[in-house]
Amino acid sequence: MAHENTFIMIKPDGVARGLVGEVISRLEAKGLKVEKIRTLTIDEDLARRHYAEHVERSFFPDLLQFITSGPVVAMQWSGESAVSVSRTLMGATDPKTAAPGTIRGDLGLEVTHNIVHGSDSAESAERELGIFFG
Ligand code: DAT
Ligand code: MG
Repeated sequence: MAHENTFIMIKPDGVARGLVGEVISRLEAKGLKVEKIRTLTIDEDLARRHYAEHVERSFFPDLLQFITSGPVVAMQWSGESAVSVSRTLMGATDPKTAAPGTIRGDLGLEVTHNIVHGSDSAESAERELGIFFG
C-alpha cells in the first residue's frame, strides 16, 4: 500500500445538480485528503487531451459534448492507495450497474452522465494531474 495522488473531477452533471459537496464529503469521510481544487469549463482541446484514449470510440462525440457543457471541479486527492480507493467509491462506469453505496450507484442513472471522473492508474493520475495542475 502506497501513499498516492490521484486526479478526481466532478463532471458538469454533478456540478449542475449540486453534488459537489456530496462527492467531496464521501471522499473525505473515507480518509482521503483534498490537495488541490479548481473550477473550470473544459474546451475541446483539453477534452481531447484528457480523454486521448477514447477519441476514436463511438461514444466520444457524446462524451465531448457533455464534458464541455458546463463547469467542472478538478481536484488532486491523496492517501493510501488513493487511485483504487477512489475508483471503488465511485463505482462502475455505468451508473445503472454501479453498486449501491457508490457515488455512481447512488446518484446516477445514465453512462454519459456519471457524475465523476477518477484516474484508473498511478500513471494516468500523473498524466491527468499534469494536464489540469501542471
Ligand atoms: P471511467 O470513467 O469509469 O474510467 P472510461 O474511462 O472507460 O470509464 O470512459 C470514460 C467516460 O466515457 C465514462 O466515464 C463515460 C463515457 N463512456 C464510457 N463508456 C461508454 C459507453 N459505452 N457509452 C457511452 N459513454 C461511455
Ligand atoms: Mg477512465
